[in-house]
Amino acid sequence: MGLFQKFKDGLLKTHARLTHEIRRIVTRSPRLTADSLEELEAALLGADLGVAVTQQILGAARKAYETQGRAGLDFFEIAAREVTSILGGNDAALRRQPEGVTVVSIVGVNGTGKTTTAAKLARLIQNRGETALLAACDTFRAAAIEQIKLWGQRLEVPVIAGAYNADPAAVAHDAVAAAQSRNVRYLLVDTAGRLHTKHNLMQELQKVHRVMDKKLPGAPHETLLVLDATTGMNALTQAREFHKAVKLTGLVVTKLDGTSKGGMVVAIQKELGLPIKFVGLGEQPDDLQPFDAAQFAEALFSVKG
Ligand SMILES: Nc1nc2c(ncn2[C@@H]2O[C@H](COP(=O)(O)OP(=O)(O)O)[C@@H](O)[C@H]2O)c(=O)[nH]1
Ligand SMILES: [Mg+2]
Repeated sequence: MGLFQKFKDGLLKTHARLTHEIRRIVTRSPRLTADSLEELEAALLGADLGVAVTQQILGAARKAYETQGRAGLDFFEIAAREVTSILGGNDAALRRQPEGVTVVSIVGVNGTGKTTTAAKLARLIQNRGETALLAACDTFRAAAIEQIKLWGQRLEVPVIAGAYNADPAAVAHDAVAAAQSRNVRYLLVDTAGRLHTKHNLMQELQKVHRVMDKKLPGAPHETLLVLDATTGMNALTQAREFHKAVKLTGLVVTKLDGTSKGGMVVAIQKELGLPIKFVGLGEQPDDLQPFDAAQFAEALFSVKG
């Protein structure tokens, strides 16, 4: 399946909601009246595109209408173009050290999809012909250790885990040592979910990072915050708080397949300027896609085939 088709399938709910609404509005009143603009605004906000993105799209539509008249106005095309330009500066590439281990720390609040994302990333790295090792640094729940071990078996990726309730920083330290001695290319560190409002848990995460940096200067090279698309704009607060505690290098937005509010990806990019590196479009190992701005915008607003 091509990348575009994957985005399209994953964004089906958001796409359906947006295109259905927009088509209804522009068909009924092809002239951009104040009323129809207001309705278009509501439709865009309803998909969680956020105020700034919505205003940018409406502004461009108004301008196109003034300069080109009715014939030139294809609202879908204009919206896709604006979204592509907002997402344009986004660099989705996963960081990669020229040699040695690249450490990727995966952080976020509970249930956003961190463990699943760690496993999917391992798969993606394997598909690129490189080696990965998983570190089970969520030691708070015995079930979490089991979950990542199961993924390891399924994908044939080794897992470094400590005992239930072990110090996550100690597990991280051992995992870096193991990654170095086994010569793997990527170490994927799955961390425990923590509320961005809990200061002591954020300090614990900082300690995990500090210990890794001591063992391998520069590590983690990539810190990905996993955001659940179904939580909408709350994700913005989470991102800001995590970014204060540990310097984030990128975002992963999961569960886009389960929401009609996938516009939050665009709102987040516009607000935070942090690169969106991957999006989760399902629960299977291959359902993590490197983010592609143009194809994402096209999948949101495409009305062809
Ligand atoms: N539909 C869908 N479900 C996902 C996605 N990513 C994760 N999940 C599900 O979300 C739930 C929580 O995931 P998990 O990785 O355990 O979250 P964690 O607590 O952050 O480690 C699991 O049932 C996953 O299968 C996604 O992109 N799409
Ligand atoms: Mg987990």
